[in-house]
Amino acid sequence: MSGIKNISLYHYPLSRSARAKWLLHEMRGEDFTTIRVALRKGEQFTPEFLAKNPNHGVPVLDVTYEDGTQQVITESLAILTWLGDLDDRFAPSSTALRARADYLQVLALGGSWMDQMLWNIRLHESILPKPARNEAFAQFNRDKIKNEIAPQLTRRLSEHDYICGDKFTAADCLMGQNINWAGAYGLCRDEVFKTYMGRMKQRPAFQLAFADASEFEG
Ligand SMILES: N[C@@H](CCC(=O)N[C@@H](CS)C(=O)NCC(=O)O)C(=O)O
Repeated sequence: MSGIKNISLYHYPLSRSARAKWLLHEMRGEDFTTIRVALRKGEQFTPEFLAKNPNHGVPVLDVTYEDGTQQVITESLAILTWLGDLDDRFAPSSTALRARADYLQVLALGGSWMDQMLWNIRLHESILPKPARNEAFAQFNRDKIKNEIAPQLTRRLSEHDYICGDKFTAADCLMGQNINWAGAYGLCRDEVFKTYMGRMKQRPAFQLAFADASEFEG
């Protein structure tokens, strides 16, 4: 990773920042800094944190380049795409047109479309105050994952060991975390998902990224 001096990740256990932490461990082992943001205590609303991410969420990637300049990257989808492009072990090159198109499609499906379905379930089943929750909307999102997303993922994982084929990519960090998240809602629990997640859980980088899972406070 030439040109980069240091990477810091703002993180909270089992959250979307675990996607980025997993990929960072795959790429750099322990060679990055993890900064825990106590979301339950509201640390994401401090002026220092809001200056980095006005959307008050993790992950935030704080990159120091070798020339001493810094850059902050927010949005897990952008972070995973950017990190993947730093290391050709984790992303198909832009000249591999078909593989690259498939990979970008899976990243967007996971980081945008499916992510929002999971988020809507979380919002309407546990985050919003009870009077603001909409049970039918939560169920609508559950049905979309069950009937539309899961079959697409099942087809991919039945044909190959990884979400984009025979090689692990950054898209596995994103979809793997989504499948884990969906599992907490009783979704994506068929055998094909268990086999895939079993394979992911054997990866030392996965184990490092999720070692703090028991510290998740809701
Ligand atoms: N679209 C953003 C969502 C980030 C996000 O909502 N993160 C949650 C944890 S999964 C968070 O930090 N929430 C605290 C808050 O919104 O105050 C991304 O994918 O990075």
